[in-house]
Amino acid sequence: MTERSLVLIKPDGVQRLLVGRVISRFEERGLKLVGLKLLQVSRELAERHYAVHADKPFFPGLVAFMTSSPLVAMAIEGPNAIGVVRTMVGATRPWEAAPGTIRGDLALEVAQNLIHASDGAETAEAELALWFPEGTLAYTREIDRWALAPGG
Ligand code: D4T
Repeated sequence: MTERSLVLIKPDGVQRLLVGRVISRFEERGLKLVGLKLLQVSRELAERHYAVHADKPFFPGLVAFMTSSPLVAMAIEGPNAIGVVRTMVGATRPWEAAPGTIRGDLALEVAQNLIHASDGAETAEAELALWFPEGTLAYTREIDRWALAPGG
């Protein structure tokens, strides 16, 4: 089933010059970028995005981190994209993330774990609406035509 996921390359990824490498991983996997922007996040947006963690002790630091410098927001589409992207991202605590995952290869600290990805269909829909209120794009790539071909 074709799905869309919200992916954030957090401020540490921008500061560490890892934006291109992270985007490349998704492109190389065959996933399609349907939204992409660099933005300075407001406190309100960060708090809404992480509202589920509002009571956690790490919440104030998390909001401060997410608003500390620009981040990259992406909408990524593909077959089973939500689960595929989560698997590519790896465990929340980077020291538990498997080598070969983005966090397992490029991160070490939970407070700067480089990347966010939607964890389910409902959260993906809500997060895409939050981060891309202007909407995302629909377009066809040459490889999409192959996937649509008989037997594809
Ligand atoms: P995100 O939401 O950023 O993709 O991370 P995960 O989905 O993998 O993990 P999460 O929601 O449990 O954590 C949200 C965010 O909080 C930071 N965090 C988390 C932290 O600073 N200290 C902590 O102890 C935990 C558990 C990192 C990710």
